[in-house]
Amino acid sequence: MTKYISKLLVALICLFIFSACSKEKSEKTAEETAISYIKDNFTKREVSIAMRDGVKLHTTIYSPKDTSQSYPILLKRTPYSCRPYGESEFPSRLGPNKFIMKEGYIFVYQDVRGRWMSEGTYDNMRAYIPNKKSDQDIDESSDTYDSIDWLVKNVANNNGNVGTYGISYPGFYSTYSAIDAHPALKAASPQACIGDFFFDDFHHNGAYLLSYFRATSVFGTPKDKPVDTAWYKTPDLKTQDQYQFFLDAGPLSNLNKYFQYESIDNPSLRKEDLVDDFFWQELIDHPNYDSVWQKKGIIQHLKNINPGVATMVVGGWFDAEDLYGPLETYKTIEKNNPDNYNTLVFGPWDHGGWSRDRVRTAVGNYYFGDSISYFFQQEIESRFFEHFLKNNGDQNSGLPEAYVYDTGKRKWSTYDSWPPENISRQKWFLNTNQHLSKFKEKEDFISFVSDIKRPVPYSEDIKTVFTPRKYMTDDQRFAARRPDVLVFETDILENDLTLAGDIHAKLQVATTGTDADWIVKIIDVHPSEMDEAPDELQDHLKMSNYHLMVRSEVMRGKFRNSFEYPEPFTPNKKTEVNIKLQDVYHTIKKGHKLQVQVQSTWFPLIDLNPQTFVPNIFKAKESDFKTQTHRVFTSSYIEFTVKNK
Ligand code: PG9
Repeated sequence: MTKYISKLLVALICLFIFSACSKEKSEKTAEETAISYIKDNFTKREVSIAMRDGVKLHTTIYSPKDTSQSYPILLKRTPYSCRPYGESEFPSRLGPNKFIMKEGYIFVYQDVRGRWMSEGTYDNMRAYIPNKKSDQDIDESSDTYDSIDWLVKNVANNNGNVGTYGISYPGFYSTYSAIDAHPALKAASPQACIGDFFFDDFHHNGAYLLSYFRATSVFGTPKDKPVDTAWYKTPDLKTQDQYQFFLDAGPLSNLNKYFQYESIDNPSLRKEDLVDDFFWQELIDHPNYDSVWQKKGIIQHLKNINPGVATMVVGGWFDAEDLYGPLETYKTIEKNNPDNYNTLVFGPWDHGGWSRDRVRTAVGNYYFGDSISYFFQQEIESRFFEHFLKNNGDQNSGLPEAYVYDTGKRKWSTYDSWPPENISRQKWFLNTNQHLSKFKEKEDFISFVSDIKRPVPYSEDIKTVFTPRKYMTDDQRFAARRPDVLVFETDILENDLTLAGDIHAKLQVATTGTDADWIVKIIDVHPSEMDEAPDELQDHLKMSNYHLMVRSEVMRGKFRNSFEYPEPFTPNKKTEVNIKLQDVYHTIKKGHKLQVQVQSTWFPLIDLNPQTFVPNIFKAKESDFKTQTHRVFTSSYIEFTVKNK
C-alpha cells in the first residue's frame, strides 16, 4: 500500500510540475505571439522631441507597416517609462486595449519631462501656468502641445487627428492635454486620472496615506540624466506585516531614514532630519492644503476646454487610488463646458481594472462577472476613439452621457446625466442600539476609546503593499466586532435601495483630545442565508452575512473647517465634522441591510493621528500620541443620493 501511495504522490508531483511549466510556457507563448504580431505589423521609431524651452522628451512611435492609408495618433504620456527602449525591442501590447491595437492607429508613448529617457526636471503634478509669458514658462499642457505639433508634422501617414489616453498619472497627463489643446487634439480619455494629490493617492482630506509609503521614492528620487533603467529603489520593510512595522516605527519622522539615499548603504551618513527624496520632503514641508498643493491641482483649470476636444472620463467604483480625480474631472468639465462632448464611464473595477486583458472581473473577494472589461474596451473605449479620430467626430457617437455599472445589481445602466435625474437626498440617523433609521430616535451619544497602540486595521490582509488596492470590497465583519468601531444598521430592507451619487456624513462628535480622525464606511450586509456562494460571487468564499464595503472616507478632524488652516478640537465639546464620500452606484437589494461604521483609526492605510493637535504630524513626537475617548452623538446622520423608482 505504501509503495502504491508513494508512486501516486510522485505521479501527482510530476503532473503538478508539468502543468505549472505548461501554464508558464503558454503564457510565455502568448506574450511571444503578441510581440511577434506587433513586430510583423508595426515599425518602431524613437525620437527626442524638443520642447519650446529646448528640453528634449523621449518619444516612441509605433506606425502600421501598411502605408496604404493614413491613421490617427493615439498618444500616452507617462512617468512610468516608454519601455522597451531600443528600436529592435517591441512590447506585447500597444494602445489602451488589444482590440483597438488592430484597428489602424499610430501609437505614441512619451517619457514626460524629467522621467526616464527624457531630459529636464520632474515635478510631481507640475502646476499649470495659465498666462505663459515666455518659452521658459512650461508645463504639461505646453509639453503636450509641442509634442503633438511635432508629431502631426513629422510622422508619416498620420491623418491629422490625435487622441490622448492614460490611467492614473498618465490619466492626469491626458486631462492636461485638453487644456490649451493643440488643434489636432480631437479626443482625450483621462482614466482614473489624478485630480489633486491632497484628495487622491497620497492624502485623503488631509490624512496622509501611509500605505503609499513605498511608492514615494518612485516620484522623489533625484535623477540627473536620461536613464533607461530605474534609478529609484522602493524601501524594503523586511516584513509582510506592514501593520506591525508601521506601529513599531512610531512617529512619521522615524521613517525619514528611508529617504536618505546615500545613508541607506552608509548609516554613518545619516542626517537626522534632512532627506534626499524631494517628494518625501515636499510631503513633510506641506502638511496642509497650502499654495503648493493648491497650485498642483488640475481640477481648477478645467474651464474653457476647446469644444473640438471630446472627453471620456473613466473610473472604477472600487478604485483605491484615484476616485476624486475622475469624478471631479468629469463633473468640472461638465459644469464649465456644458456644450462640450464630455462623458463618464464608471464600472465595477479597481484601479485600472477596465484595461486588463482578463475575462473575470473581481475586486478582492468580490466577483462581478465575466467580459465586463472586454465590453468596455470593445463597445465603449474603441468606439469613442473610432468616432472622434476617424469619423466625423460629431456629438452623435452613439455612446451615452453616462455608462455606469450598478455594483449591487451587477449590471450596466446608461443615463443622460451623472448623477442621474430623478434622485433625492435621504438622511439616515446614527442611533444608539446600533440602529440606522430615517429619524433620530433620541438625543444621546455613543463613546469609544481610540487606542493608538491598537489602531483599527484597514484590512485583515497581512501584506506590505506598494499602494492600497483590494481593500475597497473587503468584508468589514472583522471591524464590526471591535469596540472602537461603531456600527449602525437598518432592519432588513423590504425594497431595493439604489444609491446613485455622492454621500455626505454629517457627524456631531466630541473627543477628550484636541485632534482626531473620523472614518465612515458604507456597507452592504448580505443575507445570512447565503450559505453557499451563489455562482455570481466568489466560489471560494461563503457570502453568508458578507459585509461588503461599498464606500469609505476619512476626514482628519483638524481640517474639518479648512484644509488650508487646521484647527484643534476643544476637548469634550460637541463639534460638527462633515465628510464627503465619493459617488457610488450601488443597489442594496431587498433582503440586505444598509450598515454604517464609524471609527477613528484606519491603519496603516492612513497614518496615526496623535489625537493631540500638532501643526505638522510629520514632525510629531512620540509624546504627542495619546489614547483618547471619542463620542458620536445621535444627531449625526448620513445623507445619501438615492435613485427614485
Ligand atoms: N495615481 C497612481 C499613483 C500615483 C502616485 C503614487 C502611486 C500611485 C498611479 O499613477 O498609478
